[in-house]
Parts: sequence; C-alpha cells; structure tokens
Amino acid sequence: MQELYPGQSQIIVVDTRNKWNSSKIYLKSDFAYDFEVVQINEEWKDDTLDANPEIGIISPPFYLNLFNFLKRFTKANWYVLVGSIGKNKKTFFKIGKHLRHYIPPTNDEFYCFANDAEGFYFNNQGKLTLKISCLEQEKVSKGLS
Ligand SMILES: [Ca+2]
Repeated sequence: MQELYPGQSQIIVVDTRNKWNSSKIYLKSDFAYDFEVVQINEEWKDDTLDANPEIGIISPPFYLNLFNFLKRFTKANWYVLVGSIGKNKKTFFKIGKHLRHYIPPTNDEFYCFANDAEGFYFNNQGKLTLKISCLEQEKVSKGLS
C-alpha cells in the first residue's frame, strides 16, 4: 500500500470489468485529493450501450430506470466512475471525469468502479487512466481550534 503526501500524484488504470478496482493507495481524512481521468484507454460500453465516466450511459434505454434500485450507487447515473474508501458502500462518491478537493470520511484504501448492478460486470468494456493527487493547500482543520 502506498500513501500520497501533499504535492504527490499517482496514476492507476481502471477497468470497467472489475467490481472493485484496487488502487493500492491509502487515503487519509487529513488530506484533500483530486481525481482526474487523464486518458480513456478503451471506449466505455455497457454491453452495446456507449458510456463515459462523467455522465455514464449516454442514451439510456427507458427500461433501465426500472432497475435503478439495482445500481450499486443509486445516487449516481448508471456507469459513471464511482469511488469508495475501503470496500464500504457508505463512502461511495461520484468521481466522473474530474473531482476536485475530495476529503475522505475515513482512512482506507481507495477503490473505484463503473456504477453497474452487482453481477452485471461480465458484459462491460472500457478502461481509463485515473490520476490521484494529494493537494498542497490549507490543512484540513479537523478538531483544531
Ligand atoms: Ca454491465
């Protein structure tokens, strides 16, 4: 496991076929982080449906809404890029194409995934390169007076 300190960045490759993309990067709630998609390595598709990490499935068929309750992260669109701190669904957050100044609620490994239904990762296609940066700016003043 790797830790990032202010001013440091790391890139990882995210595959839509993985339910959990392990980053091997340990995030801490003392710091703020940026997440940025720097490259699409392979076009994102959910089966035959075109998608991207920011808006998810570009033209979702009407029936997909009927299955919203099956989405792993119900607050985000189908197939957007979602992050997690540890494998803890309470920490799920939308990354999309670029998320700035994210402060983790807890210290743990960073994971991410395309927002699909459990058990429906087999028909996924797409990879991207994600850059994770630990920000230099002001210290998060938690519990400090
Ligand atoms: Ca799928």
